[in-house]
Amino acid sequence: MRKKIVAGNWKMNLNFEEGQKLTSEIVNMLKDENVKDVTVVLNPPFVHLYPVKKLIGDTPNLFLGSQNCSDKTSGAYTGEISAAMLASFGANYVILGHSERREYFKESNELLTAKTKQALAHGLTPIFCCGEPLEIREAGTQEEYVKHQLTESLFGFSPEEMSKIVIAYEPIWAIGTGRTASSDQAQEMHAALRAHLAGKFGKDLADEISILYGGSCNPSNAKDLFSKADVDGGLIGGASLKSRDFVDIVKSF
Ligand code: 3PY
Repeated sequence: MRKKIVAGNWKMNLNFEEGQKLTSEIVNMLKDENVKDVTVVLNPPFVHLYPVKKLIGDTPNLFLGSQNCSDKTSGAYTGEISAAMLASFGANYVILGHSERREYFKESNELLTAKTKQALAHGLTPIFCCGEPLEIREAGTQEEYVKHQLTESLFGFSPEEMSKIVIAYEPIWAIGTGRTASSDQAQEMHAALRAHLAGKFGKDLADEISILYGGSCNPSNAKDLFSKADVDGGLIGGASLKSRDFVDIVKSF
């Protein structure tokens, strides 16, 4: 059985107090509403990580993730945060290769392999993002484009390493635009990516990998998206900043 995962990507939002309030509300709702069988991950900005971890405490199924990590182990890399540092206070996940990092910080497929290696070496689960821009979707070559991202970044890993990676498909044209891929478009891509993973790592392994959908996922479209056979959850942007909306998405399976 594949893991169902809902991960909130706070991006560069919320001050300390707001982050604390949001986390406390989510913790209380998940407990009071007895949400089960879904792995929930909060991915706040770096400065929130430790205080958010404290608030998460032993809340069942609730985990901490960061939005990035360095491709280096340690040393003179001013401003960088290593996977080892994240793991040292109990972070469990790390989002890698979000399209905003690929675009604004010029993260390449090759760099993302190095970051993924760091994450795996320190026991963090990478949430590896992939997705096509609008012009590629309009040209109808989206599957080749996204498969290529996976091939270049991930196909050098062993099956054991690959089995620890979560994929998040986020069409760039649906990020922060209010446009969502239809559930059929999401399913089509997720199935294609799973088949691509199966071609390299075998069907059994591909069937175990959670593939999340991201891109304007909200409480009104989550149920439809999550009902699809190959959509195993979501990476949630704006709606992860509102406790009620986020927990409603978690409850959409
Ligand atoms: C979005 O939903 O817009 C996201 O980018 C989630 O990562």
